[in-house]
Amino acid sequence: MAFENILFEKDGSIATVTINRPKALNALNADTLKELDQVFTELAADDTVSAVILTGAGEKAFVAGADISFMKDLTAVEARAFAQLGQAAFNKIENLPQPVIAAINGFALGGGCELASACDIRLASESAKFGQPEVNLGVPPGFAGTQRLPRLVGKGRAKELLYTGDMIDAAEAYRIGLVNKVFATAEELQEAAKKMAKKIAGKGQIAVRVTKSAVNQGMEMDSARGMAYEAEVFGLVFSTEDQKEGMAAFLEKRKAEFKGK
Ligand code: CO8
Repeated sequence: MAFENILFEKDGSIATVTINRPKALNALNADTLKELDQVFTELAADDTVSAVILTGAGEKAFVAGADISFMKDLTAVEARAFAQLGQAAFNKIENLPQPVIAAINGFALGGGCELASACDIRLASESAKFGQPEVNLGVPPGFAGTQRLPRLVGKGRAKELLYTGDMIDAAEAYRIGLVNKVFATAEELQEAAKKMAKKIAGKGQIAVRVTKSAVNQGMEMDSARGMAYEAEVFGLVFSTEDQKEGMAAFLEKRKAEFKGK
């Protein structure tokens, strides 16, 4: 599929998806959300991809939110459908078998902060800014900001951001646990995202995938059921070549060569 609002690149086992509407600070309209849904559907079926980087085009923004011009005149029914479209696309990212690293290179506001929150790991440049300014527009978040943000930073901090619409800088986002690491420049950020993606791609891919699944599933279960799920996948992985190779390589004091089998 040819994309108009996103760029897609593949470098070995690393894929990069770039939201590409820099003139509108990469704001998300319905077409962009449909393309995101499509590219992540395709990535889920692509076993040659081990990790994905998600970023925004241009120097100013990761994603400055859902597209306000697009939303302005929606009816209630259309707005609900738009929220569901975004939620479905972001769920594909959260549930992608492979890890997704958000490289947040500027504004991550509203739908942009929600998009980053759906990724596995968030890296940011010092110039990144975060916020849920929906209340300034007279609406609540619609792409799961009321759900994922409290799970990431805790209910109190999430509610402060959600009720005030305040923007926070990368240092504060790091302090509250919204981002994992902050880098001085956009170039350093992109390099670090690639380095982390490559590091993950060098591990046993079945192990990485079941670990993602166990964390995601576990967050929705009580801890006893989460642990039971973990024990199941731990057992299953002992039927793979990667487990034999990983443990043999350790004992033979050599680097493991995983095949994802
Ligand atoms: N939607 C549409 N266009 C946008 C958006 C956006 N979210 N953000 C920026 N743009 C456009 C501007 O209109 C401007 O266009 P133009 O050049 O044609 O005038 C261009 O991008 C550049 O923006 P600015 O001139 O405003 O740049 P500044 O550097 O002065 O300001 C800001 C940057 C602070 C990021 C500012 O643009 C801003 O406040 N943007 C809006 C941020 C926002 O409110 N985001 C939340 C949107 S709501 C949302 O995401 C809800 C998600 C759930 C939806 C559920 C569906 C029902």
